[in-house]
Amino acid sequence: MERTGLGVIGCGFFAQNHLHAWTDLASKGVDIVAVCDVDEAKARAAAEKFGVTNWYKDAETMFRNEKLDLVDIVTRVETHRDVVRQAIRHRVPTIVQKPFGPDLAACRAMADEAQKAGIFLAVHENFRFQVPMRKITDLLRAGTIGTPSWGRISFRTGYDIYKGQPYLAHEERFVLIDLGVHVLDMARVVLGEVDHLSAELQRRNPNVRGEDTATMLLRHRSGAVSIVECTYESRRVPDVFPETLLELEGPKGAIILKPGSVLDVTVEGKTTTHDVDAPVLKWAERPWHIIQESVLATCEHMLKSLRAGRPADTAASDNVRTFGLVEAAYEAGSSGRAVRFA
Ligand code: NAD
Ligand code: 89V
Repeated sequence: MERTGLGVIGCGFFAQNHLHAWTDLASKGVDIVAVCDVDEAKARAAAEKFGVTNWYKDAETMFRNEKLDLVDIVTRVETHRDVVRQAIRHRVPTIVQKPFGPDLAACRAMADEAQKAGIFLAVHENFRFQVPMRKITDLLRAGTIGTPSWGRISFRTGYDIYKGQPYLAHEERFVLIDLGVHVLDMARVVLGEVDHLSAELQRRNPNVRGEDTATMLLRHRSGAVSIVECTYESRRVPDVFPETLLELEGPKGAIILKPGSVLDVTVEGKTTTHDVDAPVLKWAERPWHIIQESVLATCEHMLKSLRAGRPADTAASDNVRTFGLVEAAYEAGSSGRAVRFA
């Protein structure tokens, strides 16, 4: 079996899911050879919890001491540029968590550096790897409803995201960079590249610094139109966190992803209903299970892509296009006018 020596940088809140997923992939030849966190206690705790021999407080020492085939960066966005550059300098294939960078220029710079160095660089953007989204993508590839011409992608919750991710309340640019990257990536996946978009941004929670609600109208190059929205300030019951709801209409029918991961597929007037909920992995728990399973699916996709010598579906160059939509939405939200996307 091919072996892949992995280093994980960042052992905080969400990295626990990455570490569980990579541990599950030991059956595919993945060895977590080192973990790293500037917080020594977190590095030690991760090493102990996941049975990793070597832990480090700084990435440079880890890169110098370890022979790594792959590194997974699960730090926050303000550190991504520096840590990705370190990995590229050490010529280690790299995965970095979303958001790729703090702005489009940083994302492009990292993508260009990796491309010039010939180093694998991908973004751990996992919404498109969720069970429902994989099913929907398969249906579209099969032409089930024809080419979709209208869509709605919606992530609306009032879940207390700040408990696990307190830093989100202090981000100057918040919901588009944290959540918009997910739903805009899905819009590209199911409806194709975007020609232009408009956006309305709101800060509805007085206790957060940045925008917490984004409502966007997209015109895709295909001619399709979509409504893409995300908020952490919804007060609905039931709250569907962390589900993304999705509606697609095409010439032959419609695909509707409803609360509870129920998928209605209508073709030529006949509707079938499917349970597309994710399995609750042994280390997962509801309601996060759908995202946690997607972490495993994403990590497995990255491993297969690296070993096959091909870019990941969410390669840096692809995610730059998603991040470009985030920046376009900020510009549109600020100007009140539609922004054409190059
Ligand atoms: P966190 O603050 O809990 O963890 C980040 C860790 O990185 C901290 O322990 C910190 O000490 C460490 N760190 C910071 N700089 C470092 C460096 N230079 N070298 C080594 N370690 C360093 O943050 P989090 O909530 O786990 O988020 C991490 C990333 O995961 C963010 O980019 C976030 O957007 C993303 N995230 C993604 C999903 C998803 O995929 N659906 C969900 C939640 C969070
Ligand atoms: O992606 C994130 O950072 C998380 C989410 C709940 C959307 O996974 O906030």
